[in-house]
Amino acid sequence: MEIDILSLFPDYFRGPFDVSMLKRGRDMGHFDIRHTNIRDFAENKNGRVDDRPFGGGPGMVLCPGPVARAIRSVKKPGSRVIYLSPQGSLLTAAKCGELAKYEHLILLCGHYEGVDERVLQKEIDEEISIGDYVLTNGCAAAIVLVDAMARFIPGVIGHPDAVQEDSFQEGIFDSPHYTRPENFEGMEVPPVLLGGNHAEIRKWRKAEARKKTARVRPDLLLGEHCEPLTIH
Ligand code: 4FV
Repeated sequence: MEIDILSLFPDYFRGPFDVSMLKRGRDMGHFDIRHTNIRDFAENKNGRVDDRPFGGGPGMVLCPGPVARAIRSVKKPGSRVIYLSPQGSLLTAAKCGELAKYEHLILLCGHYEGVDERVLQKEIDEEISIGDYVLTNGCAAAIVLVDAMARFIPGVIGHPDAVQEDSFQEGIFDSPHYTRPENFEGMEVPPVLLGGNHAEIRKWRKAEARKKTARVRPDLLLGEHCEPLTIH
């Protein structure tokens, strides 16, 4: 997969993609990331890319011209163009799995109050939000999307089952995890995990995952096709 990230701050991305699984995934050629500075497509020689909002109001807006030219400089047949913004559909594991199937993703990182609506209508395939809060710029959102999506690219995660057993794979949380020592400051590991009965272990993990999901995110259980778990 190829990923083109369009932003005003390519330097913002120094680091997150250069360590651990993302670095290994890139080094192994599972995906490649390129950066384009929208300012290179500025309207004029003094690099102007923003202007005051029509209709007044605080802040500035990213001009349509530089953004459109930046997108068209990397766009090709089969490209999926995504704008990261608080007005997008919420990023989910399911969406990450879907995005991981594209050959070419173009990620547009917003800045200022946002981008002129006309270039969104002309060039954007979908708008995605990483959460109901406002960032200083969209670069952080692009890092979150790439990180969560890359795990679905075959070969990026060492143990493919790890992705299948992830939180949200079945629409609910993952189960609690335990490792050595068996006794930590007087706290024991649940005996079922030491009993070696894998059917019992699977059942216990499912029940624990649902219990915490019901307590913390009951909304996740509403999606399920069976009766919500009632906590006594
Ligand atoms: C955001 C989000 C986000 C809005 C103003 C960048 C900022 C500035 N992007 N999910 N939440 N973007 O807050 O994706 O343009």
